[in-house]
Amino acid sequence: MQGISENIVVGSHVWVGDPELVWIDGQVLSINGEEAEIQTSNEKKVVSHLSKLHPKDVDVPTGGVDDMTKLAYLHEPGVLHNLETRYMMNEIYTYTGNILIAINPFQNLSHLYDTDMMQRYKGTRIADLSPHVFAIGEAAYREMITEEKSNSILVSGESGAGKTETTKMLMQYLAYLGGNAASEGRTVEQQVLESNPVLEAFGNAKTVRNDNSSRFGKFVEIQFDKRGRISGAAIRTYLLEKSRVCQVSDPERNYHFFYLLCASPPEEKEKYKLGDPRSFHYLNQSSCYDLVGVNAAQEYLNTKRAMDIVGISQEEQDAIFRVVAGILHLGNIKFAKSEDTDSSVLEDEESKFHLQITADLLMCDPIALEGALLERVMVTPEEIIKRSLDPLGSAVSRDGLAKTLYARLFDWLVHKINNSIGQDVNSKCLIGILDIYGFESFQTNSFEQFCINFTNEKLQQHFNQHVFKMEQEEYTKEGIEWSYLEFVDNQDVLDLIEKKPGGIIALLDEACMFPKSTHETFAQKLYQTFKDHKRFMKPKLARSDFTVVHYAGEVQYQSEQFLDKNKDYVVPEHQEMLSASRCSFVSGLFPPLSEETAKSAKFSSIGSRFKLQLQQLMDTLNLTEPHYIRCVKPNSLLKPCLFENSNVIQQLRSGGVLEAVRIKCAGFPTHWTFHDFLTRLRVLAPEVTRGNFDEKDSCKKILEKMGMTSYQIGETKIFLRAGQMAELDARRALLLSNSATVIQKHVKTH
Ligand code: AD9
Ligand code: MG
Repeated sequence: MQGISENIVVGSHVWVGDPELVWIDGQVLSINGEEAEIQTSNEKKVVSHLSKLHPKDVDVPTGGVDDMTKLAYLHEPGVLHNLETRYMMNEIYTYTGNILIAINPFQNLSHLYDTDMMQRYKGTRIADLSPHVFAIGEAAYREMITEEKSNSILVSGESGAGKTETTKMLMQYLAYLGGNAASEGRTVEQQVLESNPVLEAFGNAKTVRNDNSSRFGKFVEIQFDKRGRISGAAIRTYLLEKSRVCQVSDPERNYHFFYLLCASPPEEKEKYKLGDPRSFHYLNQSSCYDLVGVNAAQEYLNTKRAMDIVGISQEEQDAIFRVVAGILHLGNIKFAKSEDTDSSVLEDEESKFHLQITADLLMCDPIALEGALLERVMVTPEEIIKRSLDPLGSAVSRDGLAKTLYARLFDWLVHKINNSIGQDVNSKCLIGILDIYGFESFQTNSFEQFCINFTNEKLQQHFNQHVFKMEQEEYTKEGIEWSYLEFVDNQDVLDLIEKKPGGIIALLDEACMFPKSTHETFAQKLYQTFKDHKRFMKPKLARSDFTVVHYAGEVQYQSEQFLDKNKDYVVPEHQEMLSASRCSFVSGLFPPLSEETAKSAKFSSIGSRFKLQLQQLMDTLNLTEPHYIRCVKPNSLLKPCLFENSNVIQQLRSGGVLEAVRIKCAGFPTHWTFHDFLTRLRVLAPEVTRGNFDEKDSCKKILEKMGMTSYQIGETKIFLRAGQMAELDARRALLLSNSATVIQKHVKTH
């Protein structure tokens, strides 16, 4: 996306960089060598190097264009301005070729998603109606039916951008297309839809960025039968954030369901020994308890109803609620130093009380629970020793137990939903919908951000390859010859992270297996191994931080907790105590380990397992025809009608939208139908459209007359190189202003 400086003259309308707005439009007042002085539309005068300017298309329709590829000049300010223009008119959807950009309206636009709207999109081609998430659902469904090929829809964007909402609308639309309206009782599509509130209750929480933030990634595979009816579904989830169960800070909250259960009807509250959420340590570390606009008591009932629909029985629900309540009581157990040693004891009567309730709820032996919290068994070749933990060690053990319980409960839910919806093993066609965390770069970045950004690197590679392929297909269809220039591939970052042996994950696993490793030795190993790697940096002054140069920018990771967080480890005492629970649900969450696994205390790596899961996801996606939806968060205040340029541009960059634009620009970014081209540019050679004329031929004549080279003429469209349209426009503008002067002179002389 180079500035096309040679077409910029005094009087040209241009975009110039602005520290606050990123880009501002203006008009060139004067040019001095390579420098231009510009009068900006916010009444400032600025000087800029010509190469930093972009021409502004003054002929863009006032409402913007519904597809970026219709912009005469495809460049960053043009893209940004077009999105803003549309957003301000509540047009939240815009295409960039086949990619749908969805900007979060932060207001209820229910008319956009009602049955009438679904009806309108059903059976229409993508280009025939305004951009919409239903149009993407429609395209995926039609392609699946006609080509008998699986499709996928990949929804991405940063936290709060609208991925989950978009995913739900897609599922709603697919259920509308492929539903079994005539069938009685619970339908598959109903179960698929109701899986959302269940998973959201347990896997979503309020964060700084989003009141309903999904703390796990999700891939929903909807299976269809030969007649295009939904016949089954499978849900895969990725990396639930476990730490939230025992650690929350203002103004965030723990997982929604904890609060919902505390708002259940009195008899249930009594049964699970619950009360005010303020009385639980796992909830009262933050002072936020309620969500604006959400009635927890009502939401509790809704969740229960959704659980009924997805096939979770009353007994199972009771057990789930006991586990959730058990976790809250567990969190209230406090430890103190015993009087004579360093070992820990329960702090007070209240802690004893909560221990008893936890044991009751989990139906396990209170003495075994106390032992599991206060002591650790050490197995040496010679003997088995019981070692007392200190109060801090006990608290860590307690929190570890809470996290494991919750994570296993969540996995159970996913598994149960899958079982009860059922898989259609004969289905040849499916539509997969991916709702996964976008790129993250915070003040401090730990193992979670590392895994999330790794995911995004993978998806980015998939995305680039796809965009590239789509471009190529369009050229082939139009009979255009082109040899593609190279495009930036991120394989080198992926190698840095996942290569075996020698990548960061492999080195982390090695460090985890070696008892003497610390995060410092791990960091040293990274510095040594990757000192010449283009995508790796050791930050100055850092002792154990490392920086990865991701496709979306540099991220500095703090390695302190990488080793701990990579170890998937359940304390054997916890495992033993819970697998002996009298409640079959609880013991089922902790199936006894086989002799071998129990003995070989081999560590299991979260990073490696995640890498494998990701590879399986990519393998699935590679068998499908992908569609992309990029969700964008227009501002960080979560307010309607507020469009912050710098915020948006950052997301367009990291979401690969600008990369897609760049890929287009490397080929022939401007595709115009013969007709549109003539309408805009016939003034350049009015003679070619006199009398009877052939559109294609006339376009060619205009281009020849203007001395253009290296453009191509396809079957139905003209393909221009980057900058060529701007050049033609400049010639047109000159012609029009000359003729205006001629007319003026003409008028004057008369
Ligand atoms: V996170 O990574 O899970 O934290 P998401 O999933 O990208 O995030 P989500 O879909 O939860 O964001 O959207 C955030 C909020 O924006 C929603 O709770 C809605 O209040 C709002 N939203 C998003 N999309 C729409 C929409 N199309 N119409 C109206 C919307 N509101
Ligand atoms: Mg979400």
